[in-house]
Amino acid sequence: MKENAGFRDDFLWGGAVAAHQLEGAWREGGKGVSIADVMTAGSNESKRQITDGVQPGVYYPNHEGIDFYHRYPEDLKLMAEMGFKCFRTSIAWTRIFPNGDETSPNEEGLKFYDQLFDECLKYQIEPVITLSHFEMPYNLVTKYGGWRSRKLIDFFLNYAQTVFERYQNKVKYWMTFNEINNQANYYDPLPLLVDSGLIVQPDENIERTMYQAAHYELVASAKAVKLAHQINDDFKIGSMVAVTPIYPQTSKPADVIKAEKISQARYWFEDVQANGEYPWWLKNYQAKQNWNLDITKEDLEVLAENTVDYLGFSYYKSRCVSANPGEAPQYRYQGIKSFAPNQHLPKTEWGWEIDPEGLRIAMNWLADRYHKPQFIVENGLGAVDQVEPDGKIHDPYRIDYLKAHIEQMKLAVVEDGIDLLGYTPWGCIDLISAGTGEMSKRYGFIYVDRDDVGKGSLKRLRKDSFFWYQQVIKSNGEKL
Ligand code: P53
Repeated sequence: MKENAGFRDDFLWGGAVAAHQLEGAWREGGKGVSIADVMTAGSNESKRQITDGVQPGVYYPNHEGIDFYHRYPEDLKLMAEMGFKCFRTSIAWTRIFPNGDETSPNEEGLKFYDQLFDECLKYQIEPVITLSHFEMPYNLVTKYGGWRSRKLIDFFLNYAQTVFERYQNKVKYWMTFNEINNQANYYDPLPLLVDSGLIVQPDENIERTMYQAAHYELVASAKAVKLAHQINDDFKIGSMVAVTPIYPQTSKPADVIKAEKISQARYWFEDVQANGEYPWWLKNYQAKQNWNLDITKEDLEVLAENTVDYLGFSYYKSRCVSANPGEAPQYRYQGIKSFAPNQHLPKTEWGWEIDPEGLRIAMNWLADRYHKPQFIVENGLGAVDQVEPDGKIHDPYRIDYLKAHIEQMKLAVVEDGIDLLGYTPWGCIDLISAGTGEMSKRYGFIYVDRDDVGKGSLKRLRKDSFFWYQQVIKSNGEKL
């Protein structure tokens, strides 16, 4: 057997963003209102609010983003300078189908992505495209209740077919739904909205609604996989889950089983997308609730026959859980409320545990369960940056974070033999935070002059990490 010396020769080094977090131009080119357009700015202390439509006098940070819509040639030039082999972004569904339920697409929106992808290809940068990244048409929420409705499957497929056909010679790597598993935390209104367009109704059993909506999305995803392969045999179409390893806080069996149960509640989505079937525990759980979910025999066949080509995932942190005395091991995962502190790990300024080894653990765990190539499509550190008087930005903390994660990723590839297609750190250019709506939670190699209230010149500057990442790519991960 050939010895595995490092990353594959065609390893896809790059960076990741999402349309709504950087494009801005929310009303241009015939674009419709998306769910991101009705989300206010927030912070760690005060949550982003979802307003009833776009309200006058309210600041919506995504409306302008970092104005990538007009500045993408300059930005891609900088990414090319770093040596990017790929660039992950999403298509804003509302540029193609402004209301989501039209039968024919908006040509101006399609043209924008033609130009954007051409600009990538000019530098031999491979576009890696997410179809739905927290930005579905707001009209689908108000008119149909979001993914509560089975009708959304057809609307989504119409959109998917349009862009698969249009860009079949420009885009090879696709993903269906970004972080489809965030909604496992159905106690929080934000993941419900961004994943599924769900606004919680009074007296609604939102847990049931989440499972129903997620089912329709999974069926839509599987049908998109099928369609993609029919349109172009060379397409690679992946899933995208947020991977956060869940550790037991101690070796107490009650902690261990709680970690296992919470893990199941977060990752069953991948069981469906990669293995083609619902896990046993979930079939059993759903049956016991007497929910009467709309899951047909035909749906299950579609899921079984159309699994993804690769596992796209984000990795930022791990979490830790501890069982309360007398607590029955349960499926009711309550997001942040379920977690206990991990005394072994430092945290970011936004309270996310920094755990490079967790990435290797996650990769091994995914490999054991799903037997498919992996693609790390998000990873990174959100931090406050300081621009020096000479215009330099010294961000050794970001370099340390990424270096430590790449080292573990390399162990997973070289020592553990995992097939890894690429690595695209999140927010390669500073953009609007999805979780908080802030600009000051920065991930980029490229600094953007804009603040939390929307002030700034939007000028782009190279951080120290820009030059560091450039040599990482050049050496194919040898020089860290
Ligand atoms: P922000 C929660 C937990 C992990 C990843 O996140 C998450 C979220 C949602 O906030 O989102 C992903 O901007 C997502 C990106 C997002 C990025 O991680 O909250 O796919 O859209 O910006 C970082 O710091």
